[in-house]
Amino acid sequence: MSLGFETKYIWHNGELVPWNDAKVHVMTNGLHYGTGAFEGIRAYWNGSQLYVFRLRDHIARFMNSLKIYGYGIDYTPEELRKAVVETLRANELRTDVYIRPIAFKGYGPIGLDVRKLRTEVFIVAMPYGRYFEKEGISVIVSSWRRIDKRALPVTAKATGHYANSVLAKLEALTRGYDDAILLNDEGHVCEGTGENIMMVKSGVVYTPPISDGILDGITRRTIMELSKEIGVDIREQSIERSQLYTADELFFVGTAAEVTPILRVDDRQIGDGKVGPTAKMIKEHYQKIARGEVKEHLDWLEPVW
Ligand code: PY5
Repeated sequence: MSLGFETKYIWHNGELVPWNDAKVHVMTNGLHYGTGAFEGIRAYWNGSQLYVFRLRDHIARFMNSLKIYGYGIDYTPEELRKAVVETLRANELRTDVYIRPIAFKGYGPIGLDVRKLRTEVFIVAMPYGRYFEKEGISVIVSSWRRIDKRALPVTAKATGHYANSVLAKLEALTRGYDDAILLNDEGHVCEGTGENIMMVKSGVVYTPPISDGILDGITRRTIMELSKEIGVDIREQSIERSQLYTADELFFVGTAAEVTPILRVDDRQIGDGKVGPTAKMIKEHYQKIARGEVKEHLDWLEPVW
């Protein structure tokens, strides 16, 4: 099977195996019940160095996701960080890369008692460009609500949670839009299907608080941390659906999406319908940091070569 993104090796339970051998049996528990967790990490190539962006934080969240579910894993954070770098080196990657560590409950009987099942761990690394083809996107507010934190621990980046995201994404795509924004049970704005959201109004950037039931995104955290450096005032505050329509700017933030301006919501133009100055400024600064051009943030980058 070849779709164009394949590399030579995938890391599986401590070993590098050929891409085509990174397989599981149909009786893998995680396939049936969504009993797993994953990460999405980017590595940026600047012409001479490949930098993994905030590897330590991504691996920490990965461990926490598994801990929340009580799954257990045979590797330490340090071993996993080393495994990520090893996978990038083995594949001789000298380009922008997406890294997908995934852990899930393995081969076993049909029931839900996962206690005796092995937690399988894979790390895939592949060349990767843009998540959204367009510079700015058009979205809907989904008719599906974001899974409630009383039903599932949404701060875990668990595989099973993405059934909710796929429903919303398919709804948006089949109606001709690029993505969806999900509201929580109270009607507050949560996030996109695989991105956090930020809104600009009268010179202030607003983003929903973790307590509204969103994923604690590392890109979101990064932008909040770097905002002071570029003179941007960011506040965590609940956002109502109607506030989206009258925003000056809206944008998604995430590892895959990076900083993606939203130009239309539910067929309403946002601001002047073009990429706004705040999104542009944040995007440029984020890119500089990711490629190692900002000395103060080199500690966020893990060099591969
Ligand atoms: N919210 C959700 C539901 C996410 O899946 C993601 C990441 C984010 C927010 C942003 O988090 P972070 O900034 O830590 O990446 N989504 C994955 C990603 O790699 C892709 C899932 C399809 O961006």
